[in-house]
Amino acid sequence: MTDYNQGCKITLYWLEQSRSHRILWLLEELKLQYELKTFKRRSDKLAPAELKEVHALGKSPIVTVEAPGSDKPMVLAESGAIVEYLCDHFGKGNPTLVPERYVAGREGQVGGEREEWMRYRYFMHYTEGSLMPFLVMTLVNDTIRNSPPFFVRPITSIVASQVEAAFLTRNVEGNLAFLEEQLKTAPEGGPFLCGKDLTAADILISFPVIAAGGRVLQEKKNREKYPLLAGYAKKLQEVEGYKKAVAKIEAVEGTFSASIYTAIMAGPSKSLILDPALQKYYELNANRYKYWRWNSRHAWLSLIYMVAIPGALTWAAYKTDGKYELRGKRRGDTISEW
Ligand SMILES: N[C@@H](CCC(=O)N[C@@H](CS)C(=O)NCC(=O)O)C(=O)O
Repeated sequence: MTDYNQGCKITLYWLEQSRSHRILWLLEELKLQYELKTFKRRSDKLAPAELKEVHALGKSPIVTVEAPGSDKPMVLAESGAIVEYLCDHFGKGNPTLVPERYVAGREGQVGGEREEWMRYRYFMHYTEGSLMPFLVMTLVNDTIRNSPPFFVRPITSIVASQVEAAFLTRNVEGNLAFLEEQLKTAPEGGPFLCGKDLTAADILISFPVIAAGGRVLQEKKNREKYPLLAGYAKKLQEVEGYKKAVAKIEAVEGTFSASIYTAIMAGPSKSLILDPALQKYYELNANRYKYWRWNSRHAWLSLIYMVAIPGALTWAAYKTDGKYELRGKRRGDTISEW
């Protein structure tokens, strides 16, 4: 049997509902032997402190590689860097995960790269550099909208809706439309982003597409708007290696979830995991201002709240002005005096 590990001991520090799942998938695709250390998020959704003992930032994924003869393990962090390092050294287990770089005869030349490889390099950086920040910001914004006590929520809802309208929606939609177009123009007609073969870039982008995009793509209208992206998300989950990675977690942890509300965000808000009915209610409230129109009901309500009630209070104040001597109990007053 081929030792794809080349004698190295590989350990993956996997955190539940996190980006680290794609590294588990990659290890499966590369046919590597590895030790899996699983961690649960704390009640505040942050990673447990043990991860800081492995890498200073304490985020997941982290991979350690103990090469034969070396005295201390190498610590790899940052998903894209981990993927590239593992493919560089252990790529033999699945050579098509990294597309061929040059067009034959143009090796080493500027512009000699194949489109498959150019896309591969691009998506390796795009995923964490461009796509993930907007998805994380969307979740932070949702937290701002939904977490505060109910009496402040109307204000935070308005702020969150403004951020969404001015900045987030157009960027998230821009990225989804971009991915749809990239799939449409994929070399050899896809079905993957860099062409007919699954690459490590697809594995890297699988987390935002499945976990975060899944939330958007659950809506029928979005599936109709981004049919290729919806199909791509489904296709990724049907790949044998992905299924194996899920099965591995199910065997160790009992269940596996790539759900959006707890997937990306780490933070103190418990309301990230909302009852769907409440979530719908908050969204309805937050968007109320967009649909507000003058009609007879609103005219009556405005008349009551803006004219009738202030008018009645002013009239009552005017009529009773000076009529009662209202004062609080002062020090020295007896109860009967007061
Ligand atoms: N860009 C980094 C992000 C790492 C990251 O933020 N991981 C999250 C999980 S998705 C985490 O560890 N969160 C726990 C925490 O912040 O304490 C990567 O791709 O590796």
